[in-house]
Amino acid sequence: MENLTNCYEGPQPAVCRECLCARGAAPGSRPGVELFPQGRPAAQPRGSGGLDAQDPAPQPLTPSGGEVWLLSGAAPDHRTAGAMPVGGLLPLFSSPAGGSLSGSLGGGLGSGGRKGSGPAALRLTEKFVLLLVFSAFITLCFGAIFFLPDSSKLLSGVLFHSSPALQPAADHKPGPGARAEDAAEGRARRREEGAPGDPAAAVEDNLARIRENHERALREAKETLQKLPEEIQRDILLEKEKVAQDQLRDKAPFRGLPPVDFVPPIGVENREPADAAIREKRAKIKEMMKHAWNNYKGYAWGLNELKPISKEGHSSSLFGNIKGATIVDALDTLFIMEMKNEFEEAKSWIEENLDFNVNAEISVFEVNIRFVGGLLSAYYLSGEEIFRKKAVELGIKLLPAFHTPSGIPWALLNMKSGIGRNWPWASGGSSILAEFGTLHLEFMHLSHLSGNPIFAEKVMNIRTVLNKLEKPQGLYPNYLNPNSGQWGQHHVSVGGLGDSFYEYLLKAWLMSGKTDLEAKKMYFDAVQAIETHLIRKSSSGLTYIAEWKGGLLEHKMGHLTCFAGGMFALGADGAPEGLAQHYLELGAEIARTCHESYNRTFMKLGPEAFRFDGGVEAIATRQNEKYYILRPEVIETYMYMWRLTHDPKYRKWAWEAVEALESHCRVNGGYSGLRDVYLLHESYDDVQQSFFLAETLKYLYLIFSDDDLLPLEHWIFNTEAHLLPILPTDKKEVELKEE
Ligand code: DMJ
Repeated sequence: MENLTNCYEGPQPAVCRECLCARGAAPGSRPGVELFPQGRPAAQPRGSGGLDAQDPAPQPLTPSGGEVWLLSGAAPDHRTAGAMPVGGLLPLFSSPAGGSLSGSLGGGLGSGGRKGSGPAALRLTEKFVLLLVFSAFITLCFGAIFFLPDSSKLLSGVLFHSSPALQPAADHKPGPGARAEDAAEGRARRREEGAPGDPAAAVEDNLARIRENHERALREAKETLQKLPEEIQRDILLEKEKVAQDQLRDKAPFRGLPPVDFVPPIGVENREPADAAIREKRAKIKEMMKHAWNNYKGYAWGLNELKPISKEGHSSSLFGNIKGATIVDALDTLFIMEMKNEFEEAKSWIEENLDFNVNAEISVFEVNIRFVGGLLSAYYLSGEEIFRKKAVELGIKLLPAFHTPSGIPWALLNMKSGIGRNWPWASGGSSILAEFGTLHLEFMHLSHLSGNPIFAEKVMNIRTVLNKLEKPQGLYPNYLNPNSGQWGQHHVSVGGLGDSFYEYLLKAWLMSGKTDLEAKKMYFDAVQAIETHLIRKSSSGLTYIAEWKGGLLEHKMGHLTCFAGGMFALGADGAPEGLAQHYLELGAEIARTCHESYNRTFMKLGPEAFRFDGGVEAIATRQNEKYYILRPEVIETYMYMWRLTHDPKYRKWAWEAVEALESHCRVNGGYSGLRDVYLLHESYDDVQQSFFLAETLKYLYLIFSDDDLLPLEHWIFNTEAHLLPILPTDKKEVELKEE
């Protein structure tokens, strides 16, 4: 409707407003006010429509200027009075010879007409006959206008050139809609066949369009009327049916798991490091694992986590009332540390007690990374069927989270009812990027182990949705509304709310045997945008990753963000040409900054978030950012940097962390987080997080092991440090993709 801009905005009949404004009336013109009350001005420029006596050829009915001309003469009062000025019809009757009919009729029939050479020569009878013919024609036109059902469409279709933008949208529905499409096709064909500018074809074309418009309008009106109330009811039923079918489809294939050939894991035999000092350090880390495990077993067995000060169980709402988070999270660490008895105890507990039929709401993300990831990892290391069975069973329970209009899953899911919702604080009911973007690795493996593509389909659809969306500055906002499939607030973070989404893009590519080129592209495009818009250097030269809020930077980096050092280094190998060294160095710089955040505290353990503003660098300035909850991210980055560079400083820094953990977090009853790492005395938070066993201790153990324990070429760590092997690839498919 762009033609209406600047048009008279006062009250007016719709048709008139549409015609006058949309079809070429001057800006500010009013309905009913003739543009050219005396007929068309003689000085109308050529090409702007209409004819004058010098026009060498008859004009078709379509030029826009001609449209205005006629309407201007056909102001409402004239029509009702039945005295349309002939000048108003001039374009219809202009003659090739240059003498218009108005001209031949003389000035008496239209003062706006050009004067012809022989009006006086006509006799009265001739005049009368002409008048008769003329009025017959007028009657015909009026008949056409007023007896066709939709005169407004006629006016806009025949007398005025229709702008495609103002046409009703094409009907995409099957059935009656096809008629309009057929007709349109026919018209196009005719247009192609006929000579360009053929007036007869143009008239036919316009009439056909009017008919179609009319039919379509009728059909639409009918459909709308008929929709109430049965159609609406039927729509609801159809929608319900679709959800029920989805649910059935999700469940149907899992009556039994297909047999899978277990592939013996690569790089799990545990050779002692040759260097005695390293051996000792590694043994110390294993001892830490024993301390954490034994206390959990002693005081909180079967519950989710341990309260090491209170010496009792700790339950987090993240797991609803699913139990045993520490057991499942610790499985693979127990396995690689060769704590065989403990692994067997854990397995027995899982066989007998791990139950997902709970009537409670869980975090889809947390349950996926810890439980699904932990079970998958345990299966791939041990080949024990119980882990595969439990992983797939849990995967099925998570599927209803994807029943949203966009397929972007809910953050929270009631395991019994299958009803999902989002965190109430998340930007207008949005799902969180780091949550729905951190399902890919586990779900690809669930499809692999269950033989059912549904899991893979669900996560691939997330990609499809993301790829369709416009990204502000190439960045991925942390919030996406699952109903609309549109971004929520434009906040971007490589730490909390965003972090593992980027991690999973890179690892999806690696886990696919480097065949998932879409993931690779998404990863490197995202990293490029992150470098441009989020990565900054402090005045003393520390590289940090800030947070982005609608274009403004918050110069703060979270402990969670520190994982990115390892990610950049891990991705370096596949970086666009010439950038491999750059990404390795970027990883090293982030590792250094995060080490500084540890080094600048009293406890030598890093705060939850640290800032680069107000005169500080890598220091937490807000009380609620000074805690440390046994998180792994800094040590995770040391692990990748050690493996990829063998720079001894990473072992040195890792050992500093071990000492700090032993000095400040170790208590009689296990390991506790700290409320403030800048204090001289420990203030415990009294929680031994399950990820301390799954991640922090595992990464430490690997730093002090040889590289052939879990080689990076064969294993991918999920975001909870659970091990997933690189998926076997179909060679043919790879070749095709490469081509
Ligand atoms: C872990 O559960 C995972 O590493 C997750 O990706 C982020 N938060 C914790 C550890 O800090």
